[in-house]
Amino acid sequence: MHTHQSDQDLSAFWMPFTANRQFKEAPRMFVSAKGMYYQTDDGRPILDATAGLWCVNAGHCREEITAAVTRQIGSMDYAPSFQMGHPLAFEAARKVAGLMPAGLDRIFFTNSGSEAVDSALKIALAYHRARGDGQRTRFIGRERGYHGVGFGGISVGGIVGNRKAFSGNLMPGVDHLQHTLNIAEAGFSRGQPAWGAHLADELERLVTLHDASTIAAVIVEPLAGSTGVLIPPAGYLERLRELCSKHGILLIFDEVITGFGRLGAPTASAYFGVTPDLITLAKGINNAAIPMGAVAVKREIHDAVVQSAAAGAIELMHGYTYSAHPVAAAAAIAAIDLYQSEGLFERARELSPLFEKAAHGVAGAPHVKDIRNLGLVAGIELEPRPQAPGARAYEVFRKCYEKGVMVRYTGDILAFSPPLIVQPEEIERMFSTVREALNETR
Ligand code: PXG
Repeated sequence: MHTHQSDQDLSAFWMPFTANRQFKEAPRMFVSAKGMYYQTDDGRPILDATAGLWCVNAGHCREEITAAVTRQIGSMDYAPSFQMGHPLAFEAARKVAGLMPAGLDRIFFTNSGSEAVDSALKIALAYHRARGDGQRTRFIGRERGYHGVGFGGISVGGIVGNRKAFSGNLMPGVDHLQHTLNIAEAGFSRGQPAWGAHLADELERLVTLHDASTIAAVIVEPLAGSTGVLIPPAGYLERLRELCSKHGILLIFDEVITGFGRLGAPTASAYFGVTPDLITLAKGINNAAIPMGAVAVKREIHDAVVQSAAAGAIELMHGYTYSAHPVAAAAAIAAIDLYQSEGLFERARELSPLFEKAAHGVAGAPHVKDIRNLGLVAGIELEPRPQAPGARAYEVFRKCYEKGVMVRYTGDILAFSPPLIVQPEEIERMFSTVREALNETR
């Protein structure tokens, strides 16, 4: 039976990736946002040190994006992309393609990063099949990888907490590389650690175990965000690329976090100078104004799939009701225009040294075990409290929030990824607030 709930009753919304009971006892509510700041329901401004969830790269409520969304929703709210089209879908695809590494200029739209990952895995299988190489079905992911929460994504992902409850039904035929974090060898690295390129050679071991002819693709985040900011060792991604090419294995970079300027370049692929075969995107694709994701695909891969089908046949049996939703597409066009007109990727690059210095300035504060950074991303790893993993970082997160700064925490790692419009004094404030909070945390 339907029970009446008061305006204050928070029980109906089952919150994602949230300690629901803990949150609902002491809710933190945002009611508006502008630029670098959220506003709470009790009227406090909160400096956004995480660009929402790594997604609001141009800052909040940018008028250019709001105007484009408003215009579009008033003129055509929705149009299908199955056997029909609308011009903004094609324009958004051209804009996204224009920011991708040369050759990755075929864009498949989704509504989230999770869907982008599942789409990329399917495209990899379709490609091999189209070429008569259909026995290549295996995927290689990496420990501590986060690729969203679809069954494909958690299967190639490497986070035990996201897998164990569903472990009996993960995709078969998946293996994992080791992750690349090693604090003993590379603690407090500034930028890419010098240690660890050899970890890519593990792919050679997996190829020996499974045979290359069974492997469809390797998927990794070029810089792993969600599990606590894992920076790729110098030479690691280059080596992975080399081994994938040698063995005819597709390389997928999950750039849901790193795409659209986070490292001071349009993509991490461009930043590192390593070109994968497919790139998954979401978040910053349209400044998170409307849900949207995408897969950027090498033209040869697209062509192989499309040309293998009979004339008049649907070439890829895959897509979403909201693929290239007109309002999301309008937001993507406006966001990309804004990134370019304001030079926000270059700005992120220019701010990186100052950001690095400020982040590493927290070294020596109580509980700090490691600090790592690249572009406008930093992670501060804390010594966990005995018998209470995550409790210390949660306390620091709460204290920062009380002091007017929103940071992210995952386990005992704090993560920072501000909008690319961040001012130098806001960078200083983020890290001095964290230092204060650490000083007050037992
Ligand atoms: N791939 C990567 C690399 C991601 O970071 C996804 C896929 C999934 O995207 P969707 O849109 O389905 O959520 C992500 C998402 C955090 C955090 O605080 C990170 C994400 C989502 C929420 C929180 O680290 N990344």
